[in-house]
Amino acid sequence: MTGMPVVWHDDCLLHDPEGEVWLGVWDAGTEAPERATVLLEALTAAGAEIVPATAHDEAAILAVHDEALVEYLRTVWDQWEAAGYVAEHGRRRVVPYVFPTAGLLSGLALRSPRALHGRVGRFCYDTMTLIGPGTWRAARAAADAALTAADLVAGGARVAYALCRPPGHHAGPDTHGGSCYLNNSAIAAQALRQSGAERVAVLDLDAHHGNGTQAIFYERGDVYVGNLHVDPGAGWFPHYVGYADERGAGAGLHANRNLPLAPGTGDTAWLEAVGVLCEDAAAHRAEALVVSLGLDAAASDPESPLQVSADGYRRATERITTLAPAVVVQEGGYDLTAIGQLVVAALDGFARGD
Ligand code: SP5
Ligand code: ZN
Repeated sequence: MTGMPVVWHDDCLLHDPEGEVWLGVWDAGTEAPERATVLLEALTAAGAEIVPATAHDEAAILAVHDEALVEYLRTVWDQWEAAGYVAEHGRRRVVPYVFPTAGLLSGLALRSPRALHGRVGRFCYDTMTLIGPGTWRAARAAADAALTAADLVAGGARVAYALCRPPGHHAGPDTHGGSCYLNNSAIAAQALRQSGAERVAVLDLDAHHGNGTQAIFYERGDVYVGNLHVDPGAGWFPHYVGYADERGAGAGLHANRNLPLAPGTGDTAWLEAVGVLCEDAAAHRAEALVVSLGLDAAASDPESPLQVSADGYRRATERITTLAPAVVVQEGGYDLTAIGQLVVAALDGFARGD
């Protein structure tokens, strides 16, 4: 993979959630800045070409996200600090505690509560996606990395990898969660559409279902979204979404595919599922791809029970690259002792198939 473009922005390190609240208890968390430095070091050692992310207009983000979410993410930390949640109440990070679920609203219109600590549950759907002083700049830098990689592919590169952190595929049109804030993969897919690809396919290899990407494109026929992930019904995040019968709607009917896998699934069945998504992308006549590259399907990962090997990742990407040019977007992957070799194996597959 010598010479593979790896797009990176130092601001991606500014987001430090300092943990997550899981089942009411503050845990150390796994989506830490060290993930990015480990990936960057491994890729540099493997001979990648590090390309600085360039600033892109916010219009590219507003093409997939509601203005209200973007405005919230940009401003919430300053409001939180100014309102005294840190100094007076000891709340070091933004964490919601009341969520406007359908049951709570009982059919009433969604309001925008005056109290900030009430309003934060409108945008964040879990307690694991904390916001701190550097979160917005990091999320914005990750989106710029994805957009820069999309520029490279639109300009003729066969593959470009965006080292995005924080990850993005759980962020929907007007929600964030699952350690995600802005949907870097969806932003890249939309940018590819706007730079001339008539049909795009997003192939999501992260161990968790990319519910945000699915939601963004669910009613669109021009962007196919395929996901393989540990079965949410078997007990894994995002629990409520990611089932096989979610096939898209309206113009997007049949342009969405979910392949939930049993806990313990290893290379053979995982690669068969990759093959199904590749057949879909070919049938969709995708002119460009976005690969949501989560490395958390690996056997040693602390956040998923899948058992995929580095060679499995290499074989998956070797197959995928035969389809069309690809923007590869970093998603999850939490075993700091494994993700370096995993990302190199995955990008090596792209280089080999090329
Ligand atoms: C981008 C991505 O991979 N997001 C994953 C979000 C799922 N996080 C779920 C965390 C659940 C709590 N972790 C418990 C770990 C026990 N080993
Ligand atoms: Zn994941």
